[in-house]
Amino acid sequence: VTSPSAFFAEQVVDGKGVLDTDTYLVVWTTTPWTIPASEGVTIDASFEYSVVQPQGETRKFVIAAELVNNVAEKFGWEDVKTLKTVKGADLDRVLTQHPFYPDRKLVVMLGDFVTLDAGTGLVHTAPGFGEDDFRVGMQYGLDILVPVNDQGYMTEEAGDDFNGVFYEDANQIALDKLKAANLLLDYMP
Ligand code: VAL
Repeated sequence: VTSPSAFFAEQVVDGKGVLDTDTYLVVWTTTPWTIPASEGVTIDASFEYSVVQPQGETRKFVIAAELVNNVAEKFGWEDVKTLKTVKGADLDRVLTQHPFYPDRKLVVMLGDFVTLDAGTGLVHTAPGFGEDDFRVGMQYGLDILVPVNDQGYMTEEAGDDFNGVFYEDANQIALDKLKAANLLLDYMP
């Protein structure tokens, strides 16, 4: 079984004195249709995270230090400069901008389920749709969003572009919206 894998950028809006707002977290998900339910990003307190800048990019990106080379190769990034490296614990409660909803900020949370086997060391977190996600969301006191009804159709809460769409078909909409916003960094079906 292969699951899709999407890498997208979330702009930092409050870097807690550690990150600037020209910096984007490189977030990984295998379920792009749950991005409308995204409430945060989970990282590991003990991992090192690097702020990097590839040649030709004005944005800076945060990726687990150990995965920078791997991810850069995947994205076709060249001449990647590492600007600084921080501990995951220092990024606790950093806030980012939700890629679709201007009014929604996402919180960086420390969890115990992030691995370095795949992805970026920063996991999209939708507490309404995953056990690990639910646990960490509860720890951080989030209200749990479930913008899908019992029949599997997205609800009004997901916004006009998703409302009434079957969840499987929402993957493509989510990817298209990320792409249009220049926030989609890589996608493998
Ligand atoms: N965290 C998972 C993912 O990114 C789900 C459960 C939302 O794919």
